Amino acid sequence: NVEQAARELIAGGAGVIQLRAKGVDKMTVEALAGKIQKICASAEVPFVVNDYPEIALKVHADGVHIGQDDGSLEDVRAIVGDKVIVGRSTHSVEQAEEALLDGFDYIGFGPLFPTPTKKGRPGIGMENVRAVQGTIGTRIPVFCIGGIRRDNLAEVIEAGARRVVVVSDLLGAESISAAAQSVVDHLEKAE
Ligand code: 3NM
Repeated sequence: NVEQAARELIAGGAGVIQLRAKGVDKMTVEALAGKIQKICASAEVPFVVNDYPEIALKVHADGVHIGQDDGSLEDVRAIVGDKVIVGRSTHSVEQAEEALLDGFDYIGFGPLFPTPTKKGRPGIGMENVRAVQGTIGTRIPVFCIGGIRRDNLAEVIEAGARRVVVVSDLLGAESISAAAQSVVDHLEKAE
């Protein structure tokens, strides 16, 4: 239940919510995005749509997220204009630096660990997290992602991460809100 999950993530203190619905038809994504946008807007939590700039624009999402193969920032800006946050997935230090120079508003950096949520990508490890956080993360938000769970979060923070994306460990938790709260508490202690 996507709406219930969004409400629970917000109750647990999630700072941003992204709708990522690979393999779901576009009309369904748009319908879901419209519902989650309302939930996020009433809680004043930024809402980002993965993959579809035109849906982000239509539902008045705060942002849109694109991958390395989803075109340039200019392509996306041509659709959403200049008031929508645009984020990019990056999988190496070089890609992270390039995204900053391109003008993206934030980046994902990962996957730190191999993860079934993003099959076929090797983990990039944690050795560059501190450097990317220190150089790029002081200019735009850097979200570490990929295989991050409550049980390895301490290591990820220790490696230098200050913002994380957690998908399966939250959505598969017995209490999504309690799991999100636990992640948020950990990160806040690190600040
Ligand atoms: N993007 P989980 S890793 C959607 O590295 C996604 O760009 C990644 O899910 C990237 O928390 C990833 O279940 C999956 O591992 C994150």
